[in-house]
Amino acid sequence: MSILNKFSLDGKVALVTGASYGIGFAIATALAKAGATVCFNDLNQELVDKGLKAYEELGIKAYGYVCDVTDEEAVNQLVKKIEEEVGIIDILVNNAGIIKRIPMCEMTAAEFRQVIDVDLNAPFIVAKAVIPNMIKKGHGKIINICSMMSELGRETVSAYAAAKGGLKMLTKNIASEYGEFNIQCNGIGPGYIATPQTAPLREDGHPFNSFIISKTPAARWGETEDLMGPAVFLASDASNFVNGHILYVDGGILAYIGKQPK
Ligand code: NAP
Ligand code: GCO
Repeated sequence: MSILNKFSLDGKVALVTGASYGIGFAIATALAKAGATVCFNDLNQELVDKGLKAYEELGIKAYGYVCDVTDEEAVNQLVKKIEEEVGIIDILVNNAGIIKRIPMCEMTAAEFRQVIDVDLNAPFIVAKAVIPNMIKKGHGKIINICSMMSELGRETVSAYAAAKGGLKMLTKNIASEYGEFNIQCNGIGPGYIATPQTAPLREDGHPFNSFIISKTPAARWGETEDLMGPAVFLASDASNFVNGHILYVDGGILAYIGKQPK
């Protein structure tokens, strides 16, 4: 049997949260191209329809649902509906996320809580909703989308860093608590990727643009396509003994002190 069969997702059902576009869309596309049936949710029907059209243009039959991942009852209904309409979820990618770039002492507690709610509480809620049937099925893959901010801080992203640092440890704890049921929970830590979320940092002349290129050995922003292979690896049998690991897909940022200014 070819070693490539270990990367096949044939017959698997995947849920990727917040996947109408951006990183989630790329990861869901990769899982579909590896054989999975992909389901995704987003905050409103307009976004879901936009996503369904985009998947269809790639020849992918996706299943789209409106669901706010911070709403536990809505998430439980989403998972139940997917199980009825598509099948038991084999692969969960907790991708949905927000960021608020505000100096900490100017951020309200409500703003801080909102970021924690989407970026940390929601992955807990969705994982909790899918784990019981993964246990019954005898296997499961959970991939939490972490960040450079799971390891590093920077000005104005205190809530996001706190959430993504917590998501790293939630990943390790799910791995610890459910590994005996053949459930592997890992993280992907993207570097700086060109998506709508980072568009403000890439505007013409924004100092962050050249800064992050100087901090990236690959000397470029990442593309969502750079995350597709790592996602298929962590979603497939090829990673059945990888558990509690955060796979940083950052072009080398975490390994690099940064290019000396000329
Ligand atoms: P994005 O372009 O902002 O997309 C995020 C998606 O999540 C959007 O579809 C968004 O819907 C959805 N979403 C937000 N809150 C939600 C909620 N409560 N319920 C359901 N869906 C919700 O972000 P991205 O750059 O693709 O990032 C995706 C993930 O990767 C995030 O977790 C982010 O923190 C992480 N990440 C990004 C980078 C990067 O450089 N881009 C690097 C590391 C990690 P709306 O359009 O309605 O907001
Ligand atoms: C920021 C960026 C980052 C990226 C990503 C890096 O403002 O610093 O938005 O947080 O989104 O998380 O890995």
